[in-house]
Amino acid sequence: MQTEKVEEEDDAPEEYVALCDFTASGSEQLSFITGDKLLVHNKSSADWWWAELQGVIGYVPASYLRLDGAEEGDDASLEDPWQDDEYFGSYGTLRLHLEMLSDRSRTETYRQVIVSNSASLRDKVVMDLGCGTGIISMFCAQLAKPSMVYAVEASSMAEHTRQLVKQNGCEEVVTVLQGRAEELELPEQVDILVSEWMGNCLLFEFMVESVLLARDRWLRDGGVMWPSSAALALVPCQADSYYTETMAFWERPYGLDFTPLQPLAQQEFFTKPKFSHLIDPEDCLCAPCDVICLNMYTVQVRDLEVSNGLLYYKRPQFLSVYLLILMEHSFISQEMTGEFQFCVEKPGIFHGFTAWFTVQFESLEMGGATVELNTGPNSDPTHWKQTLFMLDRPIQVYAGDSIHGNIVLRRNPVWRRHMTVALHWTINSNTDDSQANISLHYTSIFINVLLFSWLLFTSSLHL
Ligand code: GJV
Repeated sequence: MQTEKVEEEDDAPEEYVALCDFTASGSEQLSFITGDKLLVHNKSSADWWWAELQGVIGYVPASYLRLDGAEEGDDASLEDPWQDDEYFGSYGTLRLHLEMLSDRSRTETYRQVIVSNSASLRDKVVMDLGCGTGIISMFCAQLAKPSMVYAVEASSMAEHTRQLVKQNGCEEVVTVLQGRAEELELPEQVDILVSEWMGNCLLFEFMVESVLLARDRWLRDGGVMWPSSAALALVPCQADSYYTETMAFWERPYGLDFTPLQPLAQQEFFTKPKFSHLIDPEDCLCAPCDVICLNMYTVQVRDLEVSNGLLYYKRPQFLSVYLLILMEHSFISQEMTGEFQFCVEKPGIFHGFTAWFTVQFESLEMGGATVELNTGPNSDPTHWKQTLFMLDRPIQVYAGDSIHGNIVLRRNPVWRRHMTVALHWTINSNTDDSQANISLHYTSIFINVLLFSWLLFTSSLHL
């Protein structure tokens, strides 16, 4: 009935087909399964559309849908789920390389790794995957004595990198290969695979997939991965100024009541992560916790989007194969999950969660120390800064309260460089002030679908 009202408007609803399953989080959203046909009434934003399924209406993530009747190949935008033209196009210009090279914490960490392992790098074959302007390859050539460095770069920057390598007298050792690492042909296996592949929230861009494929194909048995491990860290935090700027602002601007705009503000500012957020360590409500950890030697591409249930790993021997297949099927979920358990250390306003990553480079020297790049609030700022996920509404918390839950990273089934981040959490509080020993229990879920390149979100960091 509501539908008809909408239909009277100028734009007739269009029929879309679901490309994969979607589970709603919150009453505003609509769940559907692969193949469902949905009527899209309103493309309210680039990411979320207002759609109908069997008489029920709600928000749906636009990227999960394809126009009905369009063959996969018909839709030009579906031709390249990796968006390589746009992606490598951006890396073909200087802007992003300037940003990365100006990030001293990042660049100096890689230099430190080379310097502190220079003895072990002697006569080794190195691959620098996604070398950009070739900085890591040139560090290798100048600070150690590898026999060969293959500097692999898919963007047109590779042409300039070749020139830089020559200009800096590294051409004897560094060979620049222009092309996607996936299509690479090398005359030999490599001893060390080094790459700076990390995106926002560690995984955005999913360049890690290219690194894992190169590892499986080109790293010799017993070869070394740099980084050797990576982790996504999370902390509950205050974000008072962002809250004030985007939400409290509408309370009484110029003496007028603008509060009817607050739900809109909530939808616009809080349903997507805020990238490039620099959190003050004072705003962390407790110590951070690693929610996702990747061992770069063992992680598989499929682990980036599928998690297996416990039974998959602990197969009871006595069950029949048939039963096992059923059980494995029911325990495999199309997502990566991590658990967290925080104990609030000081009273404050819980506005959201902040995420960042760390990566570790194991030492090749006897007794050598692991080098770490930490992009968190207690380390020097990097161009990644941190990522803020705002709650629907702030919550007062007290020392001793516990916040536990999980984070779900669901790789976009269509756009391979993107993912959805959902946080599910519960607070248990036993404060005896106003609530007089009542144990408070809040649960919230929010979900952020990201369809756009992180490139749109990076802003320069002047270090
Ligand atoms: N093959 C070759 N070069 C690549 C590939 C690939 N599969 N993927 C990315 N690059 N840390 N978030 C290049 C890309 O063109 C750019 O120069 C660099 O790797 C990205 C490194 C920084 N991005 C990041």
